[in-house]
Amino acid sequence: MQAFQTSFSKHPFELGCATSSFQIEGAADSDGKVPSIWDSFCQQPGRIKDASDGRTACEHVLRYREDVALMAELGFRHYRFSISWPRVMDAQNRPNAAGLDFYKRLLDELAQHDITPNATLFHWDLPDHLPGGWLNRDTAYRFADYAQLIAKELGDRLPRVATLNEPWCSAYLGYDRAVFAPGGRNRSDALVAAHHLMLAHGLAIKAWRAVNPSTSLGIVLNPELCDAASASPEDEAAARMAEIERNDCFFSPLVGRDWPAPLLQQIKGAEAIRQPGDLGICAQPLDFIGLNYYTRSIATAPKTAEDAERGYTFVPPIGQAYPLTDIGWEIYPEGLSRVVERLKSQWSLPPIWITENGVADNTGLSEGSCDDRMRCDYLRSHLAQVQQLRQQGHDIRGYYVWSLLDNFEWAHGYTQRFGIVHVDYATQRRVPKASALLLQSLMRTASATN
Ligand code: IFM
Repeated sequence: MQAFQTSFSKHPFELGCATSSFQIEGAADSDGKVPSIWDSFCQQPGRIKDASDGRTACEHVLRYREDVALMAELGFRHYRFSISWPRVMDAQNRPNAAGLDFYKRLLDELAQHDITPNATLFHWDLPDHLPGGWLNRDTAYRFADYAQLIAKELGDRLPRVATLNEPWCSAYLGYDRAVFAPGGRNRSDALVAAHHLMLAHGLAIKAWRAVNPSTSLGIVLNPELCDAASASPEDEAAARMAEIERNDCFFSPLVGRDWPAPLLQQIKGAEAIRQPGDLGICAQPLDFIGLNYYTRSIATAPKTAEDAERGYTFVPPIGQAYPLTDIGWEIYPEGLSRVVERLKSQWSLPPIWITENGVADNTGLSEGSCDDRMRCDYLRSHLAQVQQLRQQGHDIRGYYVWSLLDNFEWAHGYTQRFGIVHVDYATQRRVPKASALLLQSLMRTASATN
């Protein structure tokens, strides 16, 4: 790939980098921050692969100036980050001035370096003190209070804000698969959580717009491209069922449409949980949608009793036609185009930002530098797909690499490195990898040709 061309549409294209609060901030209980469900989950034996936690992470709260300077040096003009709800509100759900100050200082620093912030309100670090977490309808209303606080305190400095990041992960990994906090194992609970998350999204958009109607507001989803393992009707039906759970479950409420019947059958007490008027709240007009894409999945008819409830089983890629990343995900760049095309054929979408794309490539430092070739190839091939989609007229306005820094990769702890900047967790030294330099040169050429 030569230069990344930005001239296919009338809108300037954003090439940015992304992080999230729990994964990089550390400072787990400084300045009045209260515990999140991830702080508690990490304390439970066996939950995190390397028994680590987010207490220190990348020490971003201490080192944000250095991190912003590094972004600027690499040529980034756009930065997606998330705000930690438990840092900015206390256990009585009151504003925490010291926590809010951190984000004010971060925004000052970004402004000084001419980097535009792109904020997400919820990237999984739910305050631990909220009774029942996302199983409790009240959490959706507390989220709206939090959104309104951020709109009042920071809203005039945040041009673009997403409510939730990847609610499928919060709902299903958190309440059905026990892989994420809070570690639940109940199919119906996952749907209850999914409904409350989407209700929270709608209430937050309303609350934000009441304070600051000019902010561009949206949500970040991680739609799954689910291919059937074979052409058999059973595998085809399984692939569709997987997409219903992972995609329709979240896109339907955004357009005020009821869930497909198979989802409604899986939730117990649906009438009490999904109250009249809820769908109208979920379906607030959106200014943008963020899509996170990493890989595709391959589905067969369910192979276990547990999967029978879900209606599908995911299987490893057949024949290893495509290479796997260090975390074991297939590298399938065409999937990015296919998932965008598939979603657009199903739903009417607002302008799209690719809010995350990246790869676990655990290449270490050698003589002071990191030659992360897999990541370089991955980024080139996925950016080429974005370029092609834009050339075809798809309204894709930005691409954010995941992630700026190596960081806490949830249940994998620090065993998987997604950063374009290497972090030595013992010394906190940051070293840009070859992939960071690749993006730097693409951004330089793009700005020179525009
Ligand atoms: O690290 C995560 C991020 O928090 C959400 N999207 C996927 C990334 C890689 O797993």
